[in-house]
Amino acid sequence: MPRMILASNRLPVTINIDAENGRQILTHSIGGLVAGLKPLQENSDALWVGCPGVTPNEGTRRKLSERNLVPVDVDAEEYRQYYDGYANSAIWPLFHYLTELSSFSSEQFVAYRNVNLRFAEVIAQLARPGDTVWVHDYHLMLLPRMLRKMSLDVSIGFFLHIPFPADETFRILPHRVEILRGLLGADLIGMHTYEYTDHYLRSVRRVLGIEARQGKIQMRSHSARVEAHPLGIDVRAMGNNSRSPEAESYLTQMKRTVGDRQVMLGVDRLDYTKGLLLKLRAVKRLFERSPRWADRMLYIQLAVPTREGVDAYQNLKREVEQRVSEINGVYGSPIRSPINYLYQTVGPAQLGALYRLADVCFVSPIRDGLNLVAKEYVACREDGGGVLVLSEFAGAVSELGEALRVNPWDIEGTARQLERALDMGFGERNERMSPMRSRMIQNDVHVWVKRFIASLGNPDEPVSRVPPMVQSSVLAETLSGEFSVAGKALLMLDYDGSLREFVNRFEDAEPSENIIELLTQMGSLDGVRVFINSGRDHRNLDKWFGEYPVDMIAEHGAWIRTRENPEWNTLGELQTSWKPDVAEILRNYEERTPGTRVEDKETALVWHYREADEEMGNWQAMELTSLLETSLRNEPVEVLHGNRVVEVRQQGNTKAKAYDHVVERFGPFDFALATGDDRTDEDLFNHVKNEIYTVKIGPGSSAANVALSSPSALRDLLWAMLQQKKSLR
Ligand code: ADQ
Repeated sequence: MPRMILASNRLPVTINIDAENGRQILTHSIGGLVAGLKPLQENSDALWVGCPGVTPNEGTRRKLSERNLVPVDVDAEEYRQYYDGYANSAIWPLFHYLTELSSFSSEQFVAYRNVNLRFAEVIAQLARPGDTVWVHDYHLMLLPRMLRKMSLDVSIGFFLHIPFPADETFRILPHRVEILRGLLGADLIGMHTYEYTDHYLRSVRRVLGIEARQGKIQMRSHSARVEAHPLGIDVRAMGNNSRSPEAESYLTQMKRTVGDRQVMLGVDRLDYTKGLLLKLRAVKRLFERSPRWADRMLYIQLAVPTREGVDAYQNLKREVEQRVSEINGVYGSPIRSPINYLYQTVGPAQLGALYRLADVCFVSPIRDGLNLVAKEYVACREDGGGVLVLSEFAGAVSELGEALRVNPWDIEGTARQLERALDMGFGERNERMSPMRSRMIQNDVHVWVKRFIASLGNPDEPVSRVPPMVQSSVLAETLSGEFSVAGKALLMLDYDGSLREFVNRFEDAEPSENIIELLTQMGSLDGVRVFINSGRDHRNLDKWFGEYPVDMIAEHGAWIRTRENPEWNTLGELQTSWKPDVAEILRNYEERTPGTRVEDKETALVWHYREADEEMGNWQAMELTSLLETSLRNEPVEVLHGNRVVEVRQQGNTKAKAYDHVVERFGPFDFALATGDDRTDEDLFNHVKNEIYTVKIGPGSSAANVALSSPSALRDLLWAMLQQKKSLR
């Protein structure tokens, strides 16, 4: 049986020496990476390779082996040079944009390389053909290439838990070539956000001169893909911990002590990237603005000790303590302090109870790869209450859009958001918390592992995944270069829900002036073909777009009209004998359900229920879909339950087929982009795989490369690409 071998700097347990009897004891390691991977290892026979803290004695080795943990022995001085040195004094600060804290030494880099090599040797002894080796984080960035060179016949995955900085910053690293090449040894490189993957690919292009196509870098030995897979958390375990009898008893005790005060909570490793000093300034500003909060709120800040061997961390502890006592000195009384600062690690039950207790969770890193605390808080709020205040510099912000966003450097703005959070009523708290919680449940750590491993194992298999949501400006930067220089470019744009927002009545979704202007300018560019690729009736498209320089595909690939020829042509044979029977069924539902309507297209019939009562409409739609599926089993049709529509359409017409037709007739294209928002667009996304750029509009799972939040974000993207192409002429 092929196995999984995880590799990370630290094992999920650390060996400590008991001060009284000198015996070795195992304690759980704290931190984001361990929290993420522990569920994977505990529930399988996966091996975990890592450093245990000190050299284990025989007894400890046995205990580790019982838990499938494999220690990598590293000499203490070499470990210091590698861990405190290169990993945490060069890579960590630089990758968090703290250039002034970064120091680079060749000696430390040699230690870094040696430790990576020790990992490679240990893994080589364990690995069997067909195994998967999954390497984690910035301590081991040379390891994928070392493993590749050993020709072990294993798949190699890599995941970076911290940000990958913009190329301007990354280029500072004196060993940048080795680090970039190190990662390229992997088959799949995962990062938390699309932005980080984009940064990596830009650095590969700029530093190594290697071009990626669709996030894929082809090398002689293999190809390396770079993908965004934001880490999820173990929502079920978090829930269990926060509801355990131990947690309940903590909660009762704490509630009694806190009384009628609101609680604001901070949980961070004591790391300069977590923005603790700025957080304290914002809290102080809150008290200055509204002194009442000093009495009505308790700010509990937990800080877990970390990297005490690195110089930059030593002063931080002192400074934080000093600030806390200053604020407590001004705003506290002999029996009540507004800030309760604890320099300690707490267990899972107590942490869960604190998350449940906190009215506000204040997460404000100046830069963070993702940030699990924000997700943990959301996961524990089963009551739908609580407010998350979240820094816009945490990677998690792209999945937690309903949080109150802050720029940690803007002290005034942050204090204002804290006050808004404290003042917020349950209704709004719930409206914001509930969708975030559903997202955490849907994309928990188990789904994360499954998606990463599925993608690693079957790069070409369509997997159900949620593409990373990106800002149009970021995507425009990625696409504009290629689009601008392309001699022949193709834009395949779905209309409803993609280029144009949905409206209640489908016939009212006329293109706005902005859309017409955009399409006209785009379609007038030399070498650019713009296809409206829609499910709409061809007569309808004709009416709206007939006079503009665009091409059209109607009824999900059944009809085509090019701008050179105003005639519509079918892309396959028309078969419509099924229509009268289906029309009768749909009319029946139209009569029975107020606010619904039937649309008659040449190759399809659609029952629209956007204007119907939501619950009633959904119910009828489910019933209708299942009735149609059963009764039309032997007909040449497909039944689609789309975005508040149930559509029956002639089989065989798909947007994917239409795309092939376009490429054959007008291609090949140097650049192609397809966008869409529903199942009919997924046909196309799955079909083209990674050959062209694909963008899903709106949230949810999709085979597209990336997602944009809304039609207006798509229009912004297209405008930006247009301007860029024009400016180069
Ligand atoms: P970290 O920098 O360690 O992780 P974070 O994601 O917040 O940051 O994870 C911290 C973990 O430690 C959380 O699970 C939290 O509950 C726990 N923790 C913190 N303080 C604690 C305390 N006092 N007592 C008990 N537990 C405590 C790195 C990256 C992040 C990325 C993760 C995962 O820096 O950006 O989110 O990896 O990829």
